[in-house]
Amino acid sequence: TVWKTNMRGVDADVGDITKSVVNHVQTSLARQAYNLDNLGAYQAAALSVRDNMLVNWNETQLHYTRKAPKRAYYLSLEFLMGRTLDNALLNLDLKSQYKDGINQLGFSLEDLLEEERDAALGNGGLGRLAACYLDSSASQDLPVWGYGLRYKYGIFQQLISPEGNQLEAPDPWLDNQNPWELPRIDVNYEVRFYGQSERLSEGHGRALWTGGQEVLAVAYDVMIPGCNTRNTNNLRLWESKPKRGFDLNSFNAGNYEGAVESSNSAAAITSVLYPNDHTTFGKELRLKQQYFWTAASLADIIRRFKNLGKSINEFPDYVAIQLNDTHPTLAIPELMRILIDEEDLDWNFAWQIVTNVFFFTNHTVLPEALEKWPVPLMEHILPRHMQIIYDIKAVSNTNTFAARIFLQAVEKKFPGDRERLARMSLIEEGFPKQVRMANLACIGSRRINGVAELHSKLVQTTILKDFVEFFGVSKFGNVTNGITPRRWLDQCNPELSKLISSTLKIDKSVWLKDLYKLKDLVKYAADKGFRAEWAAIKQRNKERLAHHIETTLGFTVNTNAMFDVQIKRLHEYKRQTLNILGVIHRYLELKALTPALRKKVNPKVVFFAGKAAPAFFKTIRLIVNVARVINADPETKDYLSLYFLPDYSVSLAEVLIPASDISQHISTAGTEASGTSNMKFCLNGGLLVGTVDGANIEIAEEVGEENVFFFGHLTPAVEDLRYQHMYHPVPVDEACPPLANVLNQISGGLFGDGGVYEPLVNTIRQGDYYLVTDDFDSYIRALAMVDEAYLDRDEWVKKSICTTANMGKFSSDRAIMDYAQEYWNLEPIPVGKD
Ligand code: 26Y
Repeated sequence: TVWKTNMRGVDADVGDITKSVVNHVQTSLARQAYNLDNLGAYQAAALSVRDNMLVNWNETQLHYTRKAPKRAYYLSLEFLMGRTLDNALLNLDLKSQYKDGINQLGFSLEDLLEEERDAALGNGGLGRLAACYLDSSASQDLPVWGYGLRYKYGIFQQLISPEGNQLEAPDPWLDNQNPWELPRIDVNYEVRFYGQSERLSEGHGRALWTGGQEVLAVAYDVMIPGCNTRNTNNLRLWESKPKRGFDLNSFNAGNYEGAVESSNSAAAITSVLYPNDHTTFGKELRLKQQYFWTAASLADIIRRFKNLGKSINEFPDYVAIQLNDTHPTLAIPELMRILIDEEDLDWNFAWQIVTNVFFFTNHTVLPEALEKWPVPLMEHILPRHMQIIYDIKAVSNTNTFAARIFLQAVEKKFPGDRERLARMSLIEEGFPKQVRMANLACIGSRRINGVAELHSKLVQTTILKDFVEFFGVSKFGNVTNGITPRRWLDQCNPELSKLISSTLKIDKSVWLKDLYKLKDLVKYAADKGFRAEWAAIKQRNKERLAHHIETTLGFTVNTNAMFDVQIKRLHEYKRQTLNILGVIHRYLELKALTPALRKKVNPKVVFFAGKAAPAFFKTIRLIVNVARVINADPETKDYLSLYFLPDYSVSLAEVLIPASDISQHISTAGTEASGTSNMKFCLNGGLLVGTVDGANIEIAEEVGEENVFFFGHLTPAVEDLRYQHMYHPVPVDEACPPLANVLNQISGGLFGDGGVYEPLVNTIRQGDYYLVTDDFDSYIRALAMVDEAYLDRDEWVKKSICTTANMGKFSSDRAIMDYAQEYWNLEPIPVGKD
């Protein structure tokens, strides 16, 4: 059943809903309604919701086609979507109707929501950001499509062995049919790999690329409903398939295995998401993923543009392409290839088009995350693109590049600055030579941005400094990240959402789309009754989390304690080690107290969750074993306990975040580009303990420094400290005795075989690149201030309210509008308003 639409999305009565769900049970699932399990009921409900979204989706796409506006495309190798059903029901404003309908069928909507598997096609921040931006684009009526890969396996499932090691299992998220995707078998493109590229003219003109392997890219569409609008955008994910079922020649020659092998190698391209963030490996399959995806996406974008009947000169007036980090940088030489080899454009003209279409966002300044591809690998897989990259290098160096750099160098009295040229080159010398993707993305894009004020400054003064001096600073900007308040407040914290609407006396559809409206909550911080309701909701969210842990892991969590949460990918720079060392320190202090004094201590529960790059390090093991010891210590367990929650996911975050009193964002200053979970916690009234890094800084600017617990050295000091460590090392025993004590306890075997942790402990004792020692004292002091502040619960709740109230800036609506206006030059195209 498809019903008539209105401005709020879709209108449906409960009777229609039950009919539609039962209909899907019988037809789409071919099952009987009377012996249906939760999974079946979920699938039928999802298909019924999908029908509603499809009406809007079709209308939106038709509207965009008719209006022919400029469109933006968000190219991201990761989209960490999480679950869809609840989000879709809320954005369509159909949740209460479906709740009733599902009830009438004898099921509970809450149970059905739990049946859905997360779409976990991303590692962490960068992938979740892409998902938030899609939600905001649709909600703001912006004609934006996402392009990504349909991985058969998303981010691995994390299991923790009894010893505390991370084990990785595949994530077969598509095993139960995915109701949210629409296969488009008819939308497909051929993508070539390997082969030969033959230049057809002198200089850097056309070439003919032939031979090699051809693989088919098939489109799967995922509908992205906006909030309180009919606009429903599209996320197009590509799946790789063999061009023919298998290689007929080998097959006929009796070489069955050979025939199947080539078809397997095509399917392998989109089989799995690479689980490393921040560390590159130069794997051939990853390069193939990147090209497969950019080639298919560009072919699709160009086909859509050509349907407008415009001349190719106008391409930048109709298309903006956002590169989510350097992962899609091959789109730059690929568009050059299409314009030169297929459209027969002159090289300079093609370059002018290219450099007006692309925009590039950098997400990290960590050197190990900067992508470089070996030239021999690139020549082998993408011979034509390697030629083009050399052409870009030659042209940019001889014509404009070198000339202007030379002039500037003269001005600066650095005549013949060869080092600068070497630094800026697209090719890094060495064995082998490597293509620097950030340099390519930078010179091939119209504008470049970082993801928080500090980070954007660091991009401009460190990794892309030479380019700022060359192009001028106006090519560089900042768009501070944001999060969607639909998922990260309304969906994950429905009680708080309701309290906000009833207090402000505005419908949530209004403040959810203009988050600055939360500001008016500040005046209720003085209202005792309001504070009590606010605190009671936090308490119930803590109980909800405790219940979740009890049912999934079997632990009983003390809900009278302060909840302290650190959830994010495990990485040395994020310093989960600093946190666990702090926990041990607290434990040792508790042990030293008399029972009478201990009773005065505010109980605290510390939660960790996060995945580590496979085979990476020992932090999880330490956390798990510290938990084993301290949770079992009868002297202290009422005052301090610790949990490592396995298999962190978007859905787990939705339960953890609303329950937190305090969360930790404690990266070494200058290393966390932005962070986005910091925003999620604060939006839900959790306070933040953190370093002066990334978006923490801007959060403090908005909510007031009195509401944030800052500690640690500042960015400018970090380099000096590292220098000192190198040339004037001070042993930990001298530099920080309390930390030395903690490390000695670990080595001494308090948490099991100390030898296991030697590598971990030694990173701190020697070198200490991430400055755990330098920041330890200040960290412990910050945590003591947290304890003290928590004692005055009234003040604490005021802080919590004022924090939420001042988070307006961090809506991803603001961020995406910034991109639309300052980068893409895009207008909203609301459906049904003209
Ligand atoms: C090249 C490959 C190894 C690679 C793959 C994934 C490199 C990096 C990544 C992911 C990076 C990432 O998630 N960065 C995070 O982006 C967030 C959104 O901008 C930021 O909030 C966060 O600080 C940053 O670490």
